[in-house]
Amino acid sequence: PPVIRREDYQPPAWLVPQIALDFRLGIEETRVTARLSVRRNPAGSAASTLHLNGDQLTPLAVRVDGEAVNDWRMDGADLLVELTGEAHEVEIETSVNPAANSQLMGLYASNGMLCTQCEAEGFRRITFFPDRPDVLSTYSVRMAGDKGQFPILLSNGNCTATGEGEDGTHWAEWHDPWPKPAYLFALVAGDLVANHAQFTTRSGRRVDLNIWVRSGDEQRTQHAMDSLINSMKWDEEAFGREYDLDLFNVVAVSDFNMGAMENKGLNVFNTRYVLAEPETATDADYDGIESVIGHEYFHNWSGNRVTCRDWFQLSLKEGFTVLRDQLFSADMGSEAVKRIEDVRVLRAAQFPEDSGPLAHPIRPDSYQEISNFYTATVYNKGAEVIRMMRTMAGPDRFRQGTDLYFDRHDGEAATCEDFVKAIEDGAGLDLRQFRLWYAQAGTPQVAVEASHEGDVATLTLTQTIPATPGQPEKQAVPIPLRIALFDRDSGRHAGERLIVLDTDSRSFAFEGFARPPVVSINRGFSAPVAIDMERSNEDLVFLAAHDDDPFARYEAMQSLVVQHLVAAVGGGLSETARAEGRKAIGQAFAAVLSDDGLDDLMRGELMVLPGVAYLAEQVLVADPAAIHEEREGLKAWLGSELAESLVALHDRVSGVPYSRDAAARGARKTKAQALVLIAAGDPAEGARRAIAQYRAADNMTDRQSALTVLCNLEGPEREEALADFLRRYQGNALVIDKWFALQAGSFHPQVLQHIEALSQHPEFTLNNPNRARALYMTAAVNPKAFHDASGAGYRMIGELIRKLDPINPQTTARFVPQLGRWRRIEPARAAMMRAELEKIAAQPGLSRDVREQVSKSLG
Ligand code: B3K
Ligand code: ZN
Repeated sequence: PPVIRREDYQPPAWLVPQIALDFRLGIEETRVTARLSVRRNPAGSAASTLHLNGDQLTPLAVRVDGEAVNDWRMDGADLLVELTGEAHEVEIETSVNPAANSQLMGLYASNGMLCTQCEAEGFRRITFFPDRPDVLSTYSVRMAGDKGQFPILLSNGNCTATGEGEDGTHWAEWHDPWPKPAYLFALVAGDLVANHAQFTTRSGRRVDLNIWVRSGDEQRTQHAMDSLINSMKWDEEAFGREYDLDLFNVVAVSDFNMGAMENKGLNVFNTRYVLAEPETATDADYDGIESVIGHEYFHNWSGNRVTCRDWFQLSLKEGFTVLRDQLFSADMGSEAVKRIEDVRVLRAAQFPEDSGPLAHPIRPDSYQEISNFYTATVYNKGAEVIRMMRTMAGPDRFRQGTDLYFDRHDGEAATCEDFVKAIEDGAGLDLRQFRLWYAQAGTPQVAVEASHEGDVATLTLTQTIPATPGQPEKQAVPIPLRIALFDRDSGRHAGERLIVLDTDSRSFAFEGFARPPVVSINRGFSAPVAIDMERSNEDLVFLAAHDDDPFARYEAMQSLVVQHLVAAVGGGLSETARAEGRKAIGQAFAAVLSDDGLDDLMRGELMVLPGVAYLAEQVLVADPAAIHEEREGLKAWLGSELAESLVALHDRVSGVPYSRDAAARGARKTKAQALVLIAAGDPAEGARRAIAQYRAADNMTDRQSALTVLCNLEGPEREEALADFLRRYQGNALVIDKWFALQAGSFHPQVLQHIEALSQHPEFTLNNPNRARALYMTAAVNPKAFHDASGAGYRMIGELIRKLDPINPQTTARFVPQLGRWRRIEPARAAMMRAELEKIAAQPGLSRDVREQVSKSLG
């Protein structure tokens, strides 16, 4: 497959200022007529050929300026039309079969409704078009279809006319006044009901808000609606961004490749990020809805009003919008907890990507299939990179930078360079060297050496950025580190400082310390780097209990556990050292359990142990099963060592009645963590408490956390609860997804057999991405299942990839990186992982998506 390179960018030869689309809707056949007003781009080449992208389309008719022409030809899947003048009207007819579209890109059918997904290159599956984000057009859409089947007809912008046709059909016309690239086009037709509300913008525009769902689901949309209204208000206050249409529609669809899509004025969402009520959605689900509703809404400015010049610039909109949604969620809830969760995601998903065969800079240099670049790197590391600029400038100056960015580039297709330049000019920063963060892949490692002489403490910081594919050598990047040094005697620090490490190595001196201070560094996770510093358990226990930066407290707790587990797995711990390590961890945990100054939400966060993926990152070659066992061993030890306080804690928080406020959510979070540890220490007591919690639950958070624990255990309670859960939520797809995921994610000795049986369950299907992921993605990230010593986990995921690829390449390709990590896994397992990749590579007819990921993983 051809490699697309960033350096090859050429402006389009032809522009399409306007497009009129006419749809005659049908589930099995939809006829599309597209009328493109094209004109030569003065900034483009003088080519007379109009290059229109297509994907599995046949042109049924081509007319230029009203005349049928034969002056067209196919170039692979694309349509080339020869044009002689400066401006023309080009009309093309195509026909598509939405019911047969299992890829869920372009126009497809889901549960009897029609909907679209065009980002990144789905519009070319609907009609021939220059399907690239730097071609912006105003869209007029007319659609007609059966009134009974499609009572609701939606597209971007405003509805300008509706009417009835013959034979039970009706039609609607929509016009979107804002020029947009084709990837933001959307159409929805189906039998939907809406939750309506209104929002008045700060300049007085009244906006109608609708969240469209299938009848019966409308009582589960209020949280999404509240989140939308909060987002609209927040973006006015935090970024000065106001909504720009009189209508904002959100549609929930049950078959969807990702979370949601920011189509102009018509966001299309995976049902999982819309529907919630206490009985069926966990607190985490509620948080997910708030952040994704916010994210898509914020794209209206960072993405739609200012879009991307080409797909290499994806992080321009995604990194920035992730940062915006993170700041929004932090403002709506607990800033400290939100930061911890965001860093946990980064470490679990992005760090492994950055250290593996698929590592790429946040602005990639090349791709074969752009869908493969909607990654944790482009999104989450992209957000971290922009967050560093904000940290260096301070929030107010950063805001001047973003204001300038929106002013300068409104209505344009911009580049990452445009963004950096605007922040540089608006915030008054020198970002010359900082631009390397866009160009280099790999997570910088910062080694910290502390020394002390007289009353001066010195920290010597050295950065190294590991080699990544295509980038053997790296240059030093500026690394902003928030730092505080605690005086051992007073237990206090004299103020936080921001230091920037912008060379390979540099020393920083701090005066006024009679004894070596306790170092708190990278507070708030001010830079997306790995800190490598030797520290005593004593110092970490001190920071875990006393640091006034909540993230640093969490970090100290994590480091304590990471240090211990990594040494234990490496066989480097004597029995005494192991006992001492556990004792220190136990001490820190006990402090967390009993600290009255902590709210329960934060307490629950501090009780979460580092995940296996992040632990495996700490060593060059990992034995994930050994890490998992050691981690489980530590849980069991903590559970029995702290049994009394854990039980007391579990009792206390179990008495807090359900509500959505922070205290009650904190109680549920702590309850879940306490139960996990109790069960690890004493499975019988765990089972007793878990089934009681399950039976008494009046909300999904408690019910799910109880069932999670039961799934790991053997015994009748497990079967009772699983059967009850399935019966109770029959017909609710999102909850049935949980039923699959809970079993696939369990540490039960027979987890692989369970997954195999579940794949044959009547409720299982590969055609629905949520269901496929609930079973198999959960299995692929479950160390107990995936890394089973027999290799059965690898074979299962390999087989899944081969089976799912012909149905849905985009969803399939997301499974490949799990196998792609073989170089970092111990040799026996690595060989089996590699063998699976080779078997996939040998399969004929592989999609471009999977082909790219597999060949890079074998590399
Ligand atoms: N922009 C979309 C992602 C589309 C992915 C297509 N493969 C959702 C989002 O990031 O908001
Ligand atoms: Zn996005």
